[in-house]
Order: sequence, then C-alpha cells, then structure tokens
Amino acid sequence: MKLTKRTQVAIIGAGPSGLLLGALLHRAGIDNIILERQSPSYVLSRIRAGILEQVTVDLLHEAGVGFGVDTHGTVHHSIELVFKNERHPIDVSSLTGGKVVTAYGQTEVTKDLMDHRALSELETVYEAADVTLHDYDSSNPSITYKVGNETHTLQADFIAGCDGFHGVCRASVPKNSIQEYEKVYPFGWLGILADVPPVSPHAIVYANSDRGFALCSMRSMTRSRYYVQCPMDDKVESWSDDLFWEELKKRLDPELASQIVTGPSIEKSIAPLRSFVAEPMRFGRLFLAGDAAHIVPPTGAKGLNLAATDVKYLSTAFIEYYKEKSSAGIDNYSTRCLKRIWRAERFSWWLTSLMHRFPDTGGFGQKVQEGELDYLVHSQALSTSLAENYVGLPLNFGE
Ligand code: RFL
Ligand code: PHB
Repeated sequence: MKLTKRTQVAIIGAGPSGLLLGALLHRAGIDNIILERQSPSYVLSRIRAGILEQVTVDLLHEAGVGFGVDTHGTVHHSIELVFKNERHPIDVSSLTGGKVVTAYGQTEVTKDLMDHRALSELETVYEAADVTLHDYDSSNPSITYKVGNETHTLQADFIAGCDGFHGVCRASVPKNSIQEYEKVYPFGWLGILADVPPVSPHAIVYANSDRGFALCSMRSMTRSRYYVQCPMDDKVESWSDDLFWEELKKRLDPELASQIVTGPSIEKSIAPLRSFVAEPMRFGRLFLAGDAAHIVPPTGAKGLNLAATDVKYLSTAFIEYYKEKSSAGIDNYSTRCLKRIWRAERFSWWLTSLMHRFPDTGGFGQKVQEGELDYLVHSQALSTSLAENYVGLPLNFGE
C-alpha cells in the first residue's frame, strides 16, 4: 500500500496557529493537511490564553468561526491596575478611539476551529509520531511521520511550522541559519481555573504587590481564571486550593480581596515565563508561525494574538502566491511579522518588569515600580501607550 499523499500547504501543529491557518487557506480554496503529535482531547485540555484583541476576533470571523466568540465572549473596555493596595481603572477603550479586547478562552477558540475543520471535512492527522521534515529548502519539500507502525509521506508545496515552542520545525533548521534571542524570567505563574463568578467581570486586574504579581481573569460569568507569581522551581502539589486563595487575596486591595468567591479548582498549573524570538521565520519553503518562532511572557496577553497575526500574514502570502502568482508576500513574510513581534516583545517585557517582584527588586525596586505605576495611571500619554499596545496595534502599523 502506498502511503504517500500530496497537498499544497502541510501544516505541522493543530494549536490555534495551525488550525486558524488551515481555515483561512481553505476559505481561499488552498488545500492543506494538518499533522498533530497529540490527540484532540489532549490539545483541548491545555488551559492557556484568555484575552483576544479585536484583530484576532476579526480573523476568527474571516475564517468562518466567529459565532462562539460573539455568543460567549465578554467584551472588556478597561483593565485595572492594583498597586499600593489600591485599584486604578484604565479605560483602554476611550484611550484608543473605541477599541476593546474580548475574554474568550484559547480552549474555546481551538474547539471552534476543530469543529469547523471537521464540518469542512478537512484532514487532520492526530497522534502523528516522528514528524520529520525533508528538503524544505528545495522546490519539493516533504514530511514523513508515523501513525501506529506505518510510515507515511506527505508532499507539499510549502510547510507551515505551527508546532509551538518545543516543536520539530524550528529544531530542524541548522543552528547557523537561525538567530535566537531569549530572556528567561526568574519566576513562574501559578494559575487556577474554578467554576466561580469572576471578581471583576468587566476588566482584567493586574496587581503589583510586595508579595509578587497577581492577575484576575475569567472564561465566562461562571468560570474564573486567577494567577499568582511563584518561584520558578515551585511545585503545583505545594499549593492547596486554600493556600492559593489566601495568597491571591493578600496581593489584591482589601475591597477586591473581600469580593473574591472561592471554590475548588478544576485545573491548576505552573507556567514558566520567557521572552524568545527566532529570526528569520522563513527557510526556503518552511515558514514558522506562532510559538514556534516566538514566546512572550503572558503578562501582556499577546502570545495567541501574535500567533493569529503571523497566520494572517502567512495566509495572505500564500493566497498571493497561488492566485496572483506573486512571491512578494512570501518574500516579505519574515520581515513583516518580526516588526510586529518585536513591538509585542517590548510591551510584554515592559509590563512584566513593571508588575513582578524580581530577586533584586528590594525596597528600592518596589518604590520605583510604584512610582512608575503612579505616573502611568495619572499620565494620559503613558496610559494611552499602555492602552494602544494592550488592545493591539493595527495590522499595518508602521508599514
Ligand atoms: P501551541 O498552542 O503550542 O500549538 C502547537 C501545536 O503543535 C503540536 N506539536 C507537534 N505536532 C506534530 N509534531 C510535532 N513534533 C509537534 N510538536 C508540537 C503541539 O502538540 C500543539 O498542539 O502553539 P500556537 O498554535 O502557535 O499557539 C500559541 C499560543 O498557544 C500561545 O501563544 C498562548 O497560549 C500564549 N498565552 C496567551 N496569549 C494571548 O494572546 N493572550 C493571553 O491571555 C495568553 N495567556 C498564554 C497565556 C500562555 C500561557 N502559558 C501556559 C504559557 C497564559 C498562559 C498561562
Ligand atoms: C488569562 O485569562 O489566562 C489571561 C488574561 C490576561 C493575561 C494573561 C492570561 O495577561
């Protein structure tokens, strides 16, 4: 039996980048097959992002999967900064001419895209093992992978590496062809998900305290997502639910702390914090997108949004290639993405530095952070800068 197939774009990874790219290409009549290492249920069990920029919501609509976010997403016009035990709302919408962000979980985005892919009868190979790239710098790239004991070959015009930070695509590129920039932060985020009403249903709360950072977010009016900064070598098992809720309350102002509704966690995990960019993002016929090419610390809520805009640029480039016989978009892909990525890297690093307690923060560092936060909430210029980055810069910003 011959186990060789052919498609126009082979996509590695069925996370949000791969699935969204597949949907955008399908709408334009471009064939694609996705190869995913994990099972569908494993992919859906990963609890990650929660805040979508308008650009991302628009892309979900463009891909034909806007219904879920429209029906179940919660629009936020502002965020809140807590420091020195006080709350300070920042009306990001009025500072940006009416732009908003939407609270809608990455798990739901992924599920909507998976359902849409199944309805459209597009092929996704789950539990594809030993995915290996071949000849991506020639005009005939291919991929081999195993399902059970059988080895399959997928030939394609292009390969899209949407396989996340630990994926095979970036790792397949020789070290001397790629430049990596990285900063690892000396702490992590301990997050819990609980079926309790969110303490702040209309604004994500970012709290700076001398005990460390805390964040209050949500997935719906009955499901909350909270985080506290923790040591990078901390273990989930050391945190009972009670301990978590106590620590969270200690990092918020007294009013907010008294309003927290606690309950049993349905998920609890620790995420490391990292800034990372790999340049370039194109190697012959291999294109990296999303976390495969870059990571931001979650403080600015930019990771999933950047993945979505990479994929927008990449789908536009492939559409130009197939429909207009132009390679201009493909040639410009990496440069175009990296401009937007470095702006988001800068913003996420800045907000992380401002809000967290570092090993050398000390009394002086804490006072300087509070001084900057006080300046920020009272300065129209600084608040506007925060707001325009938070809601997301326009897709063609600076072009
Ligand atoms: P993903 O989601 O990691 O998906 C990659 C997929 O590739 C598969 N894969 C392979 N498949 C085949 N062969 C291989 N060899 C493979 N290796 C890997 C994997 O199984 C997986 O299914 O990357 P993608 O699609 O680029 O999506 C990126 C986002 O997941 C990520 O940027 C966000 O979650 C970041 N993030 C946030 N982003 C936001 O925009 N807003 C937020 O509010 C936000 N909050 C967060 C976050 C990330 C967090 N963590 C856990 C790091 C909060 C947290 C806590
Ligand atoms: C989340 O809801 O998981 C979330 C929200 C805002 C962030 C990061 C994560 O900045």
